[in-house]
Order: sequence, then structure tokens, then C-alpha cells
Amino acid sequence: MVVVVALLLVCAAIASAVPVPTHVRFDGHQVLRITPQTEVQEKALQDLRWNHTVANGLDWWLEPSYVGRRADVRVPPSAMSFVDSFLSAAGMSSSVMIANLQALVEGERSQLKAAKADRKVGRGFNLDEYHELDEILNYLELLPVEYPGLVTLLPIGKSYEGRQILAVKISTGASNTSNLAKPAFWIDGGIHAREWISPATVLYILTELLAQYGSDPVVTKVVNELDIYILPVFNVDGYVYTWETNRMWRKTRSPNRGSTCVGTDPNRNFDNHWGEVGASGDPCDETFYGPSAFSEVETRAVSDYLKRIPNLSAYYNIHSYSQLYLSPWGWTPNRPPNYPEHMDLMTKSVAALKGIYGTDYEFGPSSTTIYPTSGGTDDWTYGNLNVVHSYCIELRDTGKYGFLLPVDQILPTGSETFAAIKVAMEYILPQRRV
Ligand code: 0X9
Ligand code: ZN
Repeated sequence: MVVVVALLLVCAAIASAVPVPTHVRFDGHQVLRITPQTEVQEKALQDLRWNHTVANGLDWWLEPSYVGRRADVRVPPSAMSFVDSFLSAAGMSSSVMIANLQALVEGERSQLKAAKADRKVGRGFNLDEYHELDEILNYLELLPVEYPGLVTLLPIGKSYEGRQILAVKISTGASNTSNLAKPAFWIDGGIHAREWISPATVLYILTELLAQYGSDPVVTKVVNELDIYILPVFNVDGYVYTWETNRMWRKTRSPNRGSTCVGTDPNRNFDNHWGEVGASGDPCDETFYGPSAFSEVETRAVSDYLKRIPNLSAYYNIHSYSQLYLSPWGWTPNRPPNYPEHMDLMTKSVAALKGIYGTDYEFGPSSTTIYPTSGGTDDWTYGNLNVVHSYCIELRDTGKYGFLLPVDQILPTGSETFAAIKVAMEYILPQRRV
């Protein structure tokens, strides 16, 4: 009896010492949509964005840009009256996209729980679910066993918190028709932690490329003729943090000197026009560009790896949401030298995407199609590595669920995006057939 009681006490002591992660709550947080109708309103919205965001705890799900273009912002209850009066002073109205974010977060969590219970009875890795980082890494590690001679694991580096940044390479081996390496095609997902549909879609693409190799003629051709590099989760620490603590986390998880705010936006941390337009110097802002270009161990690891890939011919950086297909530049509205080719590839790729379920995507250069940004991955691969076909895709949806895209949209998003990517893969082949 004494032993049992003592054991219980020891267990209780251990349990109390191990912190149970508590989830950040979003009770009463609303996501509002605001569309400026005049240039004066556009300026007022920029003022709200760049001068009142951190103080009011605003979180821009879709940054403000131009007259007639929507912007989405998460507003905590404490900031609601400030935002209301700010908008009415500028003669602007808003519509409610999400009335209570906490309800959506809880709905997602109970769905995840049910899916996890199902998996325990042996359903394995399912493409129609969102997965925790461990499950994704375990899945990747099995691929070279399942597809020997086709898949190799690429340990790109370690994150700030020491996690593996793991990519895979799909390749049938060296080209035997030329001395030049095959064209390399890179896709990464999960650079922004909360955009869960991004890793899910990248995993879909990876899986289908392997599953359809040898049966589908287009897949067989692109797999034979390209070296394909796939990194499903770029920002691993952030991704884990969205699962364990804060579903709305975006940035990395490295601390900032002189601030209690954590993290840098990895898509503002690349060394191309770093620290310029559409990025913040405030560590508490979601678009903090970091203390220096490539300050983040994750952006350093990925960029160092990209530099070493022979014949890198296409770079894809996958985000959500808004249904946009974006080409360089982000930092300037000026058209880059390859603008006609970019538009040609995007026209064909977006048409293939639409051909699956009729989903509409807008496309064009980042700066004018979404909003200006600097220090972005694709500007760096295009401008610094001369990767002509460097793109950023913003997946589903257009704002009904935003980052909380329901699981029943994972497979449709995967298959339409796969159609778009296959067209891009064929497009960059040396003997183009598209
Ligand atoms: O702001 C971003 O980093 C991207 N949007 S997101 O909502 N996923 O955060 C858009 C980036 C556009 N700029 C470039 N592609 N350079
Ligand atoms: Zn993003």
C-alpha cells in the first residue's frame, strides 16, 4: 500500500513537472475583409497595416495592397472598437469572413483527434489528412525503402530548435545523353507554419509522382528527364508550434535580441533586396525581416543547399491562401526580363489547374498581383541564382476558411495543383512538348 501511494506521488510529481502544452485561444477573434475603394482609403489601410498593427495585435491574413483589392485581417476582441472607428473615420466598411475563430480552430482539432484515433487502427499515412511533423518525417524516411533507386533523402540541415529539415530527391540517375546534369526542379512547402495545406499538397505531389511513375506517360517522362527536389516542411519549428501551441503561428521560432517577440518571417529573410518594401523591422510584426539577411538557420540551410544544386531550372515556393500563381518580382513592379516566358508558363499551368475542378487562379508578377514584398525566396532564386522559372503559389481558398482549410479540400487541392505542376515540369524540359 505504502509503495503504491509512493509510486502515485512520484508519478504525480513527474506529471506536474512535464508542462502540458496549452493552446493559444482565439475566442471572439474575427477575420474581417476590407476592400479600399479610393486611393485615400488605400493609404488609410496602409496606415492601419504599418502603424497600428503591433500595438493592436492585428494579424494580416492577406496584406492590404491596392484600390479594389481585398485585405483580410484577424482582429482580437480587444482591438475591435479601435478597428471599427479607424475604418469608419476613413469611410471604409468591412465584412466578417470568420465570426469566431476559436470555433473553427476547435472544429479542426476535434476532426484531427478523430483522424488520429482512426490511424491507430492502422490506416497508415493518408494524403487526405493533415499530419504532424513526426509523421511526415517518418513517411519521408520510408520512401527510399519503397522506391529504391528512385528516392534519396536529403538532410538539408537543422532548425533553430534542432529539428531535421528533410527533403527528398526523385531521380532515375545521371543523364546519359549529355554531360550536363538534368534540369533540377525544386518544390518547397511549409515556409509559413500555419499554411497547413501547403505541406499537405507538396506531399500529395511527391506521392503521386512516385505512384504514377511507370504508368502515367507525363509523370514517367518528367521523372525520367528531371531531378526533382521536394521539401515538404521548410519551417519545421513553426509547424510543430502550430500543432502544439499556436495554430496561427507564421514565422520561425528563433528569439529576437531586445524583444520578447519570437521569430522571423523566412519569406522576408532571403538576401535579395532584403529589408526593403513589404517587410517589417519590428520583431513583433508577422513580416519581420530578421536582424540580417539569412539570419535564420533554416533560410541559410535551404539557400546553401539550393546554391549547390546543379542546373537548377525551376523553383516553387508553396503557400496559402488566395489562389494566386506568382512570378518575380516581389520587390519592384517593374517587369523582369523573362516576363513573357513567365506569363506563358503560368497561363498554361493555371489552365491545367482549372481543368480539374474549375478552380480559378489569378496570376502575374508578385508585386502587382498580390502586394510588394522583399527578401522573398523566389526573388532570390530568380535574381541571385538565375533560376528563370521561380514561382510562388498561394493555394486554396479565397478566404472562407483561410488557413483553416477543411480536410475535405486536401485531395482536390492536391490533384489540381499536381496538374499545374506537371505542366510546369513538362514546360521546362529541354525538348518542350507543351
Ligand atoms: O506574404 C507572403 O510571404 C506571401 N503570402 S502569405 O499569405 N502566404 O504569407 C506572398 C509572397 C509574395 N511575394 C513573393 N512571392 N516574392
Ligand atoms: Zn505564406
